[in-house]
Amino acid sequence: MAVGQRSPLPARSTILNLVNLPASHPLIDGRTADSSLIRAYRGDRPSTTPVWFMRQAGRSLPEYRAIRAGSTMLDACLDPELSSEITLQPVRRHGVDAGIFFSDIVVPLKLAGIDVDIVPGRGPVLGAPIRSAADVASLRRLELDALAPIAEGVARAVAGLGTTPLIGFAGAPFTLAAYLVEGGPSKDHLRARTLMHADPATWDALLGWAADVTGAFLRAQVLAGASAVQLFDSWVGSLSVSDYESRVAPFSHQAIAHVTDLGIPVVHFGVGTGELLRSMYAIGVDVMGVDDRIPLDEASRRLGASVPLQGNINPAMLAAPWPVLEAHVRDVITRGRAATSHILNLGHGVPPETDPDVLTRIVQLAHAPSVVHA
Ligand code: 1CP
Repeated sequence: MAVGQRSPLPARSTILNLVNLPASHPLIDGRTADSSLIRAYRGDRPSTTPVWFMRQAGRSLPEYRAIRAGSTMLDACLDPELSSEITLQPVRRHGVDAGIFFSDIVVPLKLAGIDVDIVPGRGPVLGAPIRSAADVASLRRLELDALAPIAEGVARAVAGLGTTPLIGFAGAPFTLAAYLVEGGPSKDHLRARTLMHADPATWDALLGWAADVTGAFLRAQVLAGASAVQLFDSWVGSLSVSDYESRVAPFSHQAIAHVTDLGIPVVHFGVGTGELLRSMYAIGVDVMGVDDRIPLDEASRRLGASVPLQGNINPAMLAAPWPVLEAHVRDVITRGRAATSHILNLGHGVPPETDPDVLTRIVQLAHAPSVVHA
């Protein structure tokens, strides 16, 4: 093959095999199968561009700040009444085309017995980092019973959402390991990146454990009614393609293998992943989330036009004057037409200081008949 020429990526089936979902699941009973989100995730172009925002629930919403007063983040995640209500808040307010279950990537780690807390203003912090073979050997399985508050929160959210699909999510093994090995948020995830080479056996054991824990978290959300899932490998952009493919991708594949038999669309997202898009798609997902560092038409060129894309409004633009932001959103929608289908989103999460009315305005723009749809 000539230099620069790329081998085609394996085609994914757009026909969903939903035989293993319960009859009452919203994809089976008619509530969400024809929604614009699910159609776009399958590669169709619905009449309006579906839109939702990563971190749409959270501190940008006054109703979130009010309902969260007096509870810790993890307590809120494990209280089905709170997690379902917080999931519904941005859907009611903005009219987005999907809810994303309010939880956190470290919730399944907590449910598996890891001493982790979410510290306000900082993020997930562990009582003790997991770094040695002995640390990894002491990790416990995630028991199905422990996922009951997640299943109940999802079921309540799905009941409240009606015909709007719920997206379930989980952290990918590398991003989870970035917290487990470092013991908390870090800038460059250096200890984790060292461990994968310094002690590959411990690394493989840790990522294998994380894949099964996070896979079980995904499966519980889908069986309780989520119509799609997103695997967040937020920090994977710090890796080379060869480290990703040899030391990380097999475990991300192992994580999503927990839901493959359920036939729901799977989205894969990370930050700074322009060089990794093809390898991240090749683990066997349906849709690629793209951050704001590369334009969607370029992402589509790298992946092939048959891959549905999600993204990629620059979160920094949310605080710019509306005409500047509007021109940017229109540009994102135009570039998204390079792909077979496009789900409008941000290139990363909603910054907490965002004016929520700006998000509502973006939804109205995406749904407006004046926006050209292919
Ligand atoms: O009290 C609070 O409000 C704490 C802030 C907060 C919130 C609202 C955290 C702490 N997590 C969440 C919810 C959350 N986390 C969602 C909610 C659903 C929605 O989108 O509306 C989701 C999808 C996540 C996933 C998550 N947590 C990721 C992947 C997505 C991403 O942003 O890259 C990551 C990396 C985390 C870790 C985490 N949890 C919280 C923070 C501040 C962080 C990042 C810390 C760091 O910088 O390393």
